[in-house]
Amino acid sequence: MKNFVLIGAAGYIVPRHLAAIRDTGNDLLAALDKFDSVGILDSYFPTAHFFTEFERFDRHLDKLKRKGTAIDYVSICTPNYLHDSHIRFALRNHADAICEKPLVLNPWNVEALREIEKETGNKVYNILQLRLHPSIKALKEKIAADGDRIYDVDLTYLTSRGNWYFNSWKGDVTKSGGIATNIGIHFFDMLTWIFGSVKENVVHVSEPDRAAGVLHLEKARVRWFLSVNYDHIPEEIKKQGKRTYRAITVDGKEIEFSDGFGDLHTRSYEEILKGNGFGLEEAMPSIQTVHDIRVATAVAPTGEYHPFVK
Ligand code: NAD
Ligand code: HP7
Repeated sequence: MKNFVLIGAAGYIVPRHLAAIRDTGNDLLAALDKFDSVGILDSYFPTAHFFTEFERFDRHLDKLKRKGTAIDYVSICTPNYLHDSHIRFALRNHADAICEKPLVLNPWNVEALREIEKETGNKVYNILQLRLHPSIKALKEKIAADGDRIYDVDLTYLTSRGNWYFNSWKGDVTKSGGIATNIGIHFFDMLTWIFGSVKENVVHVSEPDRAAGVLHLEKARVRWFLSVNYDHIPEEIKKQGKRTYRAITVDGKEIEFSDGFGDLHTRSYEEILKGNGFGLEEAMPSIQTVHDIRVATAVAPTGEYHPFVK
């Protein structure tokens, strides 16, 4: 049984990490969050210690170490811009880090983490759960077997968020990286994993509530559109009472991937514990892509562009 601690215990995503730690047969010794609404811990680890102050959490881990209890993993579920700091804290405590996406906001943050991995001998793992999705794995195998040609891919990912989103850290580009980083990174990672590295990255729309562009990959031309604004949902979808619309087509054929998200965090933990986690090398390409999208100047769409752009 491995010993875990967790940072960011009161947030939206934390139940998936708690379930993954429990369902892989491991223990959570302690958790930290600035916000104290963490009763969820009782459903998974009723004996875990909880701290709202970093210093007391740090002191507790130090006490555990002096008593001979090693921390094996630190799970990190905090806002995106804090990940690199919390990863360093994990590695300095001689633990491996399991960190939510995006691992960091900028490519140079990855370089800094490479150094601390070397210094400590501990590892950084990133949750890239779509790589474990059965439909996405099947698509990767199919494309790899199909030989070299350029596919036409359309990614349309509309997932409505209320006003809270823009008043939280998620709506602050300096903290979340913006929509292409916070939401899009899953798909940029998945698409480059399947279709190869980015050759050209054109941005057509870059707004707080939406982003769009065209990516030229080694084996695909990807027209992409992301939105968190309900107004962008097609009328026929709204009429069904839905607030999300997710579609990926490859040469016009839809890839069904809406189901099967449920336990991908547990699958991710299983792979990490078996020694097959995704590390800095795997995380780097999509971090570069979303950084490039963030700093790009949007250009007027001419020629190839996602149909939702105009
Ligand atoms: P959230 O805002 O709901 O939760 C973040 C938590 O971190 C909050 O409880 C907050 O109080 C806490 N926090 C903030 N600063 C802290 C600090 N300095 N020390 C300790 N705790 C601190 O956000 P969320 O939606 O749970 O997102 C958390 C992370 O998970 C983000 O990196 C996000 O991108 C990622 N995420 C991933 C997925 C996925 O599909 N893999 C889904 C949602 C979120
Ligand atoms: N929801 C909340 O109540 N609070 C939140 O903080 C987020 C959602 P989905 P996921 O928004 O930050 C996606 O769209 O797939 C509500 C991204 N992941 O299914 O779980 C929401 O209003 C993730 O990287 O959300 O998460 C819905 O009612 C990104 O960090 C419901 O939860 C996260 O949005 C489900 O919402 C975000 C993927 O796209 C795979």
